[in-house]
Amino acid sequence: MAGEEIVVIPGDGVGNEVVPAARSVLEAVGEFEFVEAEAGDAVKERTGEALPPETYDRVAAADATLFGAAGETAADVILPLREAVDSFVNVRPARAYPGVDALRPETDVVFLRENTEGVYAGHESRLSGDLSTLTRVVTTSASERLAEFACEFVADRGADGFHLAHKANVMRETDGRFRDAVVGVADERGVETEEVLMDAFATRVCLDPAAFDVVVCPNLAGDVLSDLAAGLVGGLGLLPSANVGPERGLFEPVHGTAPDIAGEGVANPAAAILSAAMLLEHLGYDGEGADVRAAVEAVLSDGPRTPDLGGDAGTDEVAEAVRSRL
Ligand code: GGG
Repeated sequence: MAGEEIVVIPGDGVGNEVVPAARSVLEAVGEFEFVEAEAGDAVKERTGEALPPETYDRVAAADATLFGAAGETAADVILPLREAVDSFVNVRPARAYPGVDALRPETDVVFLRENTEGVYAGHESRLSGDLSTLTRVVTTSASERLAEFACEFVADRGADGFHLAHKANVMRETDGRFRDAVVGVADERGVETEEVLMDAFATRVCLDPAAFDVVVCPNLAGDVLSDLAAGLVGGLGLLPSANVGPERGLFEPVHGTAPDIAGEGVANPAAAILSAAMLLEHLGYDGEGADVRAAVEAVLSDGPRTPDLGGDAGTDEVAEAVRSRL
């Protein structure tokens, strides 16, 4: 380990519980330089800014960032943080783990979510007391950048191709552009694509998740459909994510602040620890990343569990069990 700088931003709610748990696992496998930074509702209340400029600058310069969750200020925090690392894709694996009670135990789907535009581009207007509008942004360049990543991703995974979820039959211009760009790149690279309308995908993945492996999605669709898949594998406490940029990355559990359980010390740290495993792999520590993932899998299989998985263990107890299996 070469002492890479990892920015740690717990944020709000259960971020303050699961991020320290994930950091403790990173500390157990390597020598990193950790820098704590603030973002979210609490810092906004204190300083007036949800994302202090020093946090943004730190993230933009660090080797990697581990982020928890932001509450009401999510739009002011998550989107600029993704921009700080120039992240064009959000990788969200949804896997059922042995020993975890899952609605669909055969699920093993990775969502590759476009991470810069779509309805998330932030162009909203209040035009009158009765009318608000939103401009959806889709560019060929961002769609092609995502497609290039998807082609490499499936090659690394040993897959022949990927599914592409869209709604180009209705949003002909925007999703049509997205579809044409992604399919164009995949065709050039000799990678197979199968298109699926995103609403039909929602049904099909519930009925037959084994039919899907890698799914490329527009921004909001990727957010929603990956949460749906979380429901198939045992809940949001199990889904990590990586916001990948050309050089840097921002790693965060898919779940948010979970205000219903925040402060009780019972949040499932698995998603944050699995995000830390993705961070390790991003930094080139594939062996350590695999070790962390294997330790989480072992604990999910026969170790202590948090209440979302039917157990009565706390966050720290689960993290300690993961560390003890490294
Ligand atoms: N862990 C990040 C977080 O706060 N997730 C909840 C959320 O609202 N996410 C929106 C998004 O991923 O775009």
